[in-house]
Amino acid sequence: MNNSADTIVAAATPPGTGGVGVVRVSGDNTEHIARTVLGALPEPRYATYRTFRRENGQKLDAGIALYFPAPSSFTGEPVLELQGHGGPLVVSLLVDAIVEIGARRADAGEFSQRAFLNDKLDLTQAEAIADLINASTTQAARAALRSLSGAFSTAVNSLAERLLRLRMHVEAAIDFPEEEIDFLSDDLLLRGLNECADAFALLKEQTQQGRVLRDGFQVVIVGRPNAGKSSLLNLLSGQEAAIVTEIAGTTRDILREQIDIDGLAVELVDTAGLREDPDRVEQEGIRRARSALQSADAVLWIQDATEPEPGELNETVPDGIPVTIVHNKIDLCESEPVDGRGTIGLSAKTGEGLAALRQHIRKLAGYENLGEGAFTARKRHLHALERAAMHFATGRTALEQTRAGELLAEELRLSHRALGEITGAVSSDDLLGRIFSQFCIGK
Ligand SMILES: Nc1nc2c(ncn2[C@@H]2O[C@H](COP(=O)(O)OP(=O)(O)O)[C@@H](O)[C@H]2O)c(=O)[nH]1
Ligand SMILES: [Mg+2]
Repeated sequence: MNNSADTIVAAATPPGTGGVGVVRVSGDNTEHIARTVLGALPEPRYATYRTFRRENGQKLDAGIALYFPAPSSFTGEPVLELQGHGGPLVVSLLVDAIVEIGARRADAGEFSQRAFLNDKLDLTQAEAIADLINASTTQAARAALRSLSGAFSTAVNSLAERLLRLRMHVEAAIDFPEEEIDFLSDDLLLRGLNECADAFALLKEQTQQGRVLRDGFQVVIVGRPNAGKSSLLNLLSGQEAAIVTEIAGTTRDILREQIDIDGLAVELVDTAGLREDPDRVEQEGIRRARSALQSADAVLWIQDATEPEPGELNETVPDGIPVTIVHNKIDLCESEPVDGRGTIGLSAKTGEGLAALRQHIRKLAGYENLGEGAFTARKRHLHALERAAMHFATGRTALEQTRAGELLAEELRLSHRALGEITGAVSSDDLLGRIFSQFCIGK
């Protein structure tokens, strides 16, 4: 990223034609640019109709100008917004004219980055802007808006505050060694540790759910040939997306369908049936099926209920990815398959059992009690949180086993630090660069 002293300019509306095209300017030279383009500085925060001109006076367009003096602007710097006609050429000529006067073209995410650097937003809020723009379901959009308004940051900060209080307690115990034993077996400390552990568990659950809301939930469908995997994909997606035949080995490639289960964005992945001695093409399909398993959030193993059940699944599913056995074709069985072993009975032909399966997928995604409190989160947040929780747990165990305040203090410090990475209270330039470069230009 370039340094923030210079003034940046970019089209804030997407490229292409539209009714209105917005050009945004931010930085110290904004006032001079406004005077040059508009002839005079508009009254702050009032919409003013003006002609937009080049430095040499040539007319480019006319439209609405909005001027936001620092610090009451999106970036915290002086900001000018010019709303002209939404033609790609008009907009790019206006950007060129502003560059001529004295600005540089903005990098991706640079406006949001400046808002972050000027304490207008924390990191999770800046990320929520991108998430709101990219939201694919109403629920995801609403949750992103809650993150943007600070719901996620507040939850993280309140846990960080608890950790800080614990740290102060423990550091004090270390500084006064004659009282250390008392301090460290103190009820207050133990209660604080327990409360923190609970808060970690709750926040992890909410963050996991937030990640699913943002990224969607990937369900990979596997099983033997002809078990009804493609039929299930079609049933769940409500369309004939996959070819279904009675010939084993029909599906040879990976097939992906996006569906929406009550606001939960689910990506269904249909795969080639797993079997021994397939032909060359099918072999490649099976290899792809196995590799899809590696990135799944959940796996549905489709079992033909009219066939004998295999002893074991004989497939390697990475640890922690839940596998559900779905007994398909129950319309062909006399008795319903038992449901007592975590299996689900289904007929991809008649649709029987579909509601239960949808409900089950929601449950797997932790999407059951999604109330108004939901916020969006990213993998990055979840990983930082997991690291924070891990340090916390290590410190707690160290205290229990060795009564050593120093070990606990160090682990609490690391835990606190990892939490700070989520909101950007602790951040490296490298991390910031990576996050903001994923934004689009003009944001
Ligand atoms: N009776 C019945 N037939 C089914 C059901 N599900 C799939 N089939 C049939 O089983 C055959 C194989 O289905 P398909 O979806 O292609 O299986 P895949 O190889 O696992 O993808 C087709 O002839 C389907 O019509 C079901 O629930 N009941
Ligand atoms: Mg198939």
